[in-house]
Amino acid sequence: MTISRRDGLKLGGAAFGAAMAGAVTRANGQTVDPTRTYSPGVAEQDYVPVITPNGSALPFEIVENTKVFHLIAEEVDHVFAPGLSAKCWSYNGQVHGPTIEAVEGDAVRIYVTNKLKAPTTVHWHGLIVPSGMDGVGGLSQRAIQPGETFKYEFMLRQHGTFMYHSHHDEMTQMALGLMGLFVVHPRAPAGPRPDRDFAYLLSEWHMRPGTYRPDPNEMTDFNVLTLNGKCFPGTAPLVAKTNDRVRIRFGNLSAMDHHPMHLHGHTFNVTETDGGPISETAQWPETTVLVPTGSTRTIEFIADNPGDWAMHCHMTHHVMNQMGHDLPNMIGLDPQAMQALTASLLPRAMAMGTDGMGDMGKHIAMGHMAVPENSIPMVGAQGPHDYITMGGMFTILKVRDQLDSYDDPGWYQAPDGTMATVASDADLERDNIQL
Ligand SMILES: [Cu+2]
Repeated sequence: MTISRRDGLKLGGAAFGAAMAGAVTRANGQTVDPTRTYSPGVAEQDYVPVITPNGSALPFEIVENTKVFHLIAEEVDHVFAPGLSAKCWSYNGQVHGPTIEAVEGDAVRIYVTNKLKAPTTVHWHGLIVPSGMDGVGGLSQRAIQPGETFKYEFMLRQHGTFMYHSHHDEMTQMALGLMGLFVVHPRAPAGPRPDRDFAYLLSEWHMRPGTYRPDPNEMTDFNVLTLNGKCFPGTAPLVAKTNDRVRIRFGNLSAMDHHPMHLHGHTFNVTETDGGPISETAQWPETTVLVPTGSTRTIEFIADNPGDWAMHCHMTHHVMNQMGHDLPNMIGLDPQAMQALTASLLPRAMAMGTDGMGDMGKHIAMGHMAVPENSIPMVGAQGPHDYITMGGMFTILKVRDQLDSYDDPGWYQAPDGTMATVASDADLERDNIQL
């Protein structure tokens, strides 16, 4: 935490002393005095509330200066994108669980009710809590049995982006969805507040086409890659006004994969990890940030470039829906020759993939190709100019000069002369392009 003397004055004398002592002696971002009591932070006044696209914030009540939350672990029918749903394990009926949001110095009490058939626990990833509140089944506590309600209580000593998730039979319970984000706003922000503050939890699943349960035994071949539990085209766009200061928080609780999250049209700084804030002098500009599994990364930028901008994981197999990986390589084969060869054995077979997979989603979306029920292999979405051949961890940042609200403004209208088009004969001739 970089905290200037001027910021310190805002904190007030004694508290500032404690905060500075914290900043100097603790490496983990603690900036409040854990022995002091703070009044509960107030939304809009103390912080700009975070936006969880496709999700929500967990409501709370204040009881005697403590913010009281209630998480309920339960099974739910979840839709990843139109055409693909599954029975998942949720908190409060949402995949992933609602975002817990509070302010540094807040005292929180979080009840966890287990409505699953299996025992569970909740771990507060990245938060400095007493050992017995850390939620590791068997190590910090006994597991919460079906029907029981446990109580976790601690003070938030840091600010930043953290996560919560099951820490009991993790392989199964996290693969089925038991996870959420935990955002803690600073008590005394060092820099300007963001205009738009978005939070994403990244995850991965294996859904065998035609089935309705994610497969927790899968270790390598994940075929549904999600932003806040949704794969494109199920992902909501991010909307910003030109010159808004935008913060995007990424947490990754995928079973096995790291995700290089890439933003088009802008450069950003990585400002925080779940270990704490990165001092301004240690930040550098990027267009892609690698979010390792079990980590959070927060980026900030000024949205100074109007348009529709892709934001996605840069692993190409993570921006496809239900891609199968045990297919023969068909690239370059002559489809007619293939069909002639197989006609006597497989009269209804269709040679596919000889020039790529891009058209497959479109054929499925248009009903030209039958696929197993409850599956969206290679499905993308119709865009303003053509079919968008993307899926999985893909969404769109929409930056506009004029906005009446932050609702989806529709597609960007590129000003004349600012869009790629077919080259004219005059262009080719002028620039001496030989075809
Ligand atoms: Cu990825």
